[in-house]
Amino acid sequence: MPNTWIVVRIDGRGFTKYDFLDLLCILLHIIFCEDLTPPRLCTKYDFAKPNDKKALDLMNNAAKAIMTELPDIAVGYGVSDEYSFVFHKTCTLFDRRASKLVSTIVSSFTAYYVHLWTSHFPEDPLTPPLPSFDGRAVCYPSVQNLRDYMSWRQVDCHINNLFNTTFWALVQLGGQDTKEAEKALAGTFAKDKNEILFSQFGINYNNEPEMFKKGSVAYRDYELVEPGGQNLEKEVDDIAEPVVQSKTQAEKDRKKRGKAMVVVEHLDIIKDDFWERRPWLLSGKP
Ligand code: DGT
Ligand code: MG
Ligand code: MG
Ligand code: MG
Ligand code: MG
Repeated sequence: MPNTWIVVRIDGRGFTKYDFLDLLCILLHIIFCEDLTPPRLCTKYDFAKPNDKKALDLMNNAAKAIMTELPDIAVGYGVSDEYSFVFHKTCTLFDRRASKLVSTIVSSFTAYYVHLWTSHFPEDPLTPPLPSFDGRAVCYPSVQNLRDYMSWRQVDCHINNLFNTTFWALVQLGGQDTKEAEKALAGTFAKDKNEILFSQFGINYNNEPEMFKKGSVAYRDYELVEPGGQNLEKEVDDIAEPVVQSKTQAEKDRKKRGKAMVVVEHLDIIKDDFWERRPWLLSGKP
């Protein structure tokens, strides 16, 4: 669709869950006593629970690599085994064809993930079944819709991380089994989980690593605007006045973006401050 923000989200395939085929293998295993079920990636490489820093760094570095390769990506946000990549509404890459965008992002991301694996897991060389990712593209008509989407992913990160941190504290530090821990957390609110962490395990959730609490945002680094120094650009009326850029200007901007450094940080992307201080993310200039 023209003149809309495009988000391509990739997600690790079967990092922990079993799919139908795996369940069939488990059944065959029970019948024939022959183990055909491939272990899930997180189990096979013994990812730390609930957050494995090496695995998250690997996701971030794969994201950095493809953003460096594709200057059309304005910003990326990653949590767990997923990464969202945002294309500006004026983007014309691959004539905005969804299948081209999704398949390119998914295959490049997977290629970099596998390529960079050895530098993050030098002790554990990859063997089949190899990691793979699925992908989808969604269009968002306005900046507000896009920011709601990004906020939704970050809220999801926070909710899951608070739950997982408490759950694994109960299991790993409290000696409960997973069923007991699940039961202990059923129906609890955020303040209850904070309380369990603090009173039972002396853990202050606020002091947990920012990467785990906030996820990771990847973007091109230019000079920050003073806090509150610039108001977010007001959107022009989408229908009456679609944003059109001249081809040469677009190419110039693309080159400039290609030269900029991609950084990964763990910041609040829900509040205005992040976007106000980095107006280039939403304006697409440069
Ligand atoms: P899918 O995406 O439907 O093919 O299946 P999964 O198993 O990839 O499920 P998904 O994407 O909903 O959830 C991601 C899973 O990945 C989650 O259940 C836990 C796992 N995971 C992600 N990051 C970490 C980590 O840092 N450490 C560990 N131990 N597990 C992680
Ligand atoms: Mg999935
Ligand atoms: Mg997954
Ligand atoms: Mg996932
Ligand atoms: Mg070809």
